Amino acid sequence: MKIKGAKVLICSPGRNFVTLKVYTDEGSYGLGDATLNGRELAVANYLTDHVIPCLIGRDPFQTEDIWQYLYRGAYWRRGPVTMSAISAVDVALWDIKGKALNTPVYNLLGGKSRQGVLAYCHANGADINETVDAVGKHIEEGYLAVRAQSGIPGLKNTYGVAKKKGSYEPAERGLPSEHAWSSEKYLLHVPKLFESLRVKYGDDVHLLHDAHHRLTPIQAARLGKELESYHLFWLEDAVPAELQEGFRIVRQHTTTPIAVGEIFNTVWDANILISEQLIDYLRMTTVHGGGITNLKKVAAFADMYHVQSGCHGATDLSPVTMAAALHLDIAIPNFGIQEHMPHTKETDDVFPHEYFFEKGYLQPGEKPGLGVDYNEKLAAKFPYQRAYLPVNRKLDGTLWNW
Ligand code: EZ4
Ligand code: CO
Repeated sequence: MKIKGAKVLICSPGRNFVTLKVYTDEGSYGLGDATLNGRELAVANYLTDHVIPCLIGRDPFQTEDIWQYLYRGAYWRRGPVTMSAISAVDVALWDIKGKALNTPVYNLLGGKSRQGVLAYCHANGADINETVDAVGKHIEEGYLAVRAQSGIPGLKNTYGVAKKKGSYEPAERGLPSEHAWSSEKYLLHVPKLFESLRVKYGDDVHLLHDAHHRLTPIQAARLGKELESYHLFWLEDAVPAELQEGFRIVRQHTTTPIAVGEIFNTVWDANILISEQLIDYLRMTTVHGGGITNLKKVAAFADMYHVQSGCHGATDLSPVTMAAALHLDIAIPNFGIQEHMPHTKETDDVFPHEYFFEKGYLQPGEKPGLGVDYNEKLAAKFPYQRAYLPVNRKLDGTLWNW
């Protein structure tokens, strides 16, 4: 079998997605997600101009060699644009391989290690009462794990909380908006939210929280410590992680489990975090983490240090990434939890898929390959629209996303 061609498909059914479709000389094809929120076209061009021409004529079963060819062969390694492009190729090739061998991708990764993939969803509200209600709704839907975010008194907008009622989407169309931030106000508020949640829902439901890289290590340590009696499943992205050593401070002070890594691209973003056991969950997923080939290796490394997976699963990761993550999640020994932020109906219609949610767990489905398709005709009705994540500033105007 040979790769005959590939094309980049861009659509915006509510938000932007970049998808790679790789064709073989035997008439089959595979799909890979190449979406990099707010920088979508850079990856699209990287693929079209620099990667696709190098793929033609290669054996699509050679997932390892093609990964190395694109990573080491390019000379310029790492970085979100490069790694998203490599991921898209890699995931598309695993899809082709599964279809050719007539088996779901999870069987190529070791087979099922569990009955289902524990999933957590997002609950958010303008204040504590609204968030408490939102958590209750998700528990009623069957979720066993819920991430809770609430607006902060004194701050106009809070990332992770919808501006208007209805479904929340992190990227906003047009140029980036700006949010004002106060770590002081935030730190006073979050423990009150989790106290209310435990009082209302008891101890069984898993509760999670995402700080979106807004804190310093000592602030994160304080938050982790104050949240200890509410026993969170994890505290996510408390601190930006370019300085991996910074997590030593967090770890020294709190037993709240720590998750980080949704923006990581390679194992070199997490080698200290993992080998020093500074984190409990690694958030890397296929689309930004080098595809299934790389994630499987990173997961094996993490397993040696008691670090479990917690794949990113926000709406800017397309259904192709969700499927790839689920095949991996169900197979690896050190799976922890999977983020699940359901896509809009328009997105689900463009990407018909086999995976589904039932009674707290996601299932990858039994279709050969990834079990996701792409409706090109429908996608053409939703052309690309520029959109960005908001920019965060302290109350005095200092840029503060770290
Ligand atoms: O900010 O996916 O855990 N989920 C998140 C997301 C991310 C977006 C960034 O593209 O933090 O909302
Ligand atoms: Co996050």
